[in-house]
Amino acid sequence: MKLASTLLLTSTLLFSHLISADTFTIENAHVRATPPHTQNSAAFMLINNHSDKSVKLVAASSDIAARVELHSHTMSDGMMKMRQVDEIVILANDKVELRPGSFHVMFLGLKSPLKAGENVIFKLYFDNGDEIIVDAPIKKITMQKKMKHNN
Ligand SMILES: [Cu+2]
Repeated sequence: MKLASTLLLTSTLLFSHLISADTFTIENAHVRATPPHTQNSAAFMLINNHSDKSVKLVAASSDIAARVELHSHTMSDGMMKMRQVDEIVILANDKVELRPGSFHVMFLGLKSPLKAGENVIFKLYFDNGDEIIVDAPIKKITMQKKMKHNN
């Protein structure tokens, strides 16, 4: 039974290694399809932090756009305004949802239009050194626009 116990030990080690390495899981990642003549888009997802430490999403990158930034939305004079943020904090054993009207990964200066049904690959960088490659489908998302009327 020597062989069997060795195999069991090996698989247990492998299993525990996978668990410890899996600090983050990403759920429901998707990227907004672009209407014609739109140079920008955004990615949304749920980021789960399974570790006992608070971590920060500090950057994102992708080949699809000239620049990739972390953004949030804030209400200002009755209008939703986007602004760049340095980091998105995900508390220990908690999660953060990147969604329209809130945090998002912003793609600026797209090299080509994003068509629904295709996929986009981008990378997330965390302050603990972890990097995650996300392969997200492109979906049509209707934007809720709050326009300010002056007349
Ligand atoms: Cu934005």
